Amino acid sequence: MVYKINFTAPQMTGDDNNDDSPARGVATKIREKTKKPSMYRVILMNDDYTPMEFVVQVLMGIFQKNQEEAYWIMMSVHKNGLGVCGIYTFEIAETKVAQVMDAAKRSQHPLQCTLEKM
Ligand code: TYC
Repeated sequence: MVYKINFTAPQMTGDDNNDDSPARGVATKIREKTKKPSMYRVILMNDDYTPMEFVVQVLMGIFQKNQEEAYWIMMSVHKNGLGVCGIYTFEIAETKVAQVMDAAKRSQHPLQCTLEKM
């Protein structure tokens, strides 16, 4: 993929650049490679107190899982201590973590959620 970055600058006039001032005009830089954004895993942690039903609701409401997917992710976290609930770009992952932590705090559950760079 090739894309151009255009820097617009003041218009050139005929004798605009015949002194010691820096050259002006339009600089076009061509970049041969596009950079893919880094991806982040959103990790849910197990604890002994958060109700299973609350975790299922979080997975459905914040991570758009259906009831069956949400149940199995919750059970996997319950058994293994932690689990991945989704993979996103940084801003989305950060927002999901904040939404989980906010929902847990409001409901006074100790549920913890973090993100991990891939
Ligand atoms: N271990 C909790 C219980 O037995 C359920 C639970 C599952 C809590 C997943 C957190 O991320 C979690 N009530």
